[in-house]
Amino acid sequence: MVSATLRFAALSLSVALLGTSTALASDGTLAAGDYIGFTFFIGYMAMFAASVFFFFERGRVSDKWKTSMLVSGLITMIAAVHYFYMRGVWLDTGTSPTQFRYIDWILTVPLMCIEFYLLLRPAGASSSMLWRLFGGAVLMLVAGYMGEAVQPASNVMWGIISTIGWAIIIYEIYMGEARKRVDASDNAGVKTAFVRLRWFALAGWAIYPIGYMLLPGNLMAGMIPVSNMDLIYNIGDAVNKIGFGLVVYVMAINDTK
Ligand SMILES: *C/C=C(C)/C=C/C=C(C)/C=C/C1=C(C)CCCC1(C)C
Repeated sequence: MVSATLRFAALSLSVALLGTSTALASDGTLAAGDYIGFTFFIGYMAMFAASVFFFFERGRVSDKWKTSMLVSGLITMIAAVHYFYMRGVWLDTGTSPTQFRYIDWILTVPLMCIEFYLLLRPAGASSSMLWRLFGGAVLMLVAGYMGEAVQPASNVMWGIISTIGWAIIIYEIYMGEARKRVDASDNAGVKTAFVRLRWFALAGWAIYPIGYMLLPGNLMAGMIPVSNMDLIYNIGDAVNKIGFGLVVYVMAINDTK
């Protein structure tokens, strides 16, 4: 029943997205050598395919991990829809779709926090742990948006505030309650998955502040032309969102056997 509903949702999503893609032909063409444009298209299709994969595979894992699989699919699905729009902005204007980018992050990063929580819930994770992760994510992203879009002249200050939010998340998973829960867990698969997800949040996510520091007036300004920031963000998103979901998938499948 539930899996039939999900199949329907995946199907309607594909139909909706295919329907809107007629807008693509209006005047948007992808120039040869526009590698940023390439990554917007590849990112869109990869996120889309990953969502279908996670929704269908959800039926194969034990009940305990079904919500985790659903969340993996939601993360890539939300990203697929935003990539559809971002790809359009890039084609039509050649500018950075910063607003869509942050709208995407403010939805997907909290879902990634939920993924940590769901993984550790059988080990006794508290809801206050989830709220601390949410708090860190909101601080990180609101401050990042302020620096990137609202007050670019103060982007160093906003970047520092944003980094505090990221540090709250890193502290929680490396030293806080999340760490204690996973240490106490007797499920080897959960431990491995947690360590992998944690690595994404530390190393995989580091790509974003690096991109941010390339902004005019920021610490690494001018080292790479700033339009390439989208290239960095696009590759980072694909690795972090699809990779994150795959870690959960591998854990769930192994735990089901
Ligand atoms: C799927 C999207 C993800 C995982 C986005 C993650 C975004 C970040 C970790 C952004 C972090 C930032 C800082 C730590 C400081 C500078 C501003 C940001 C927002 C780029």
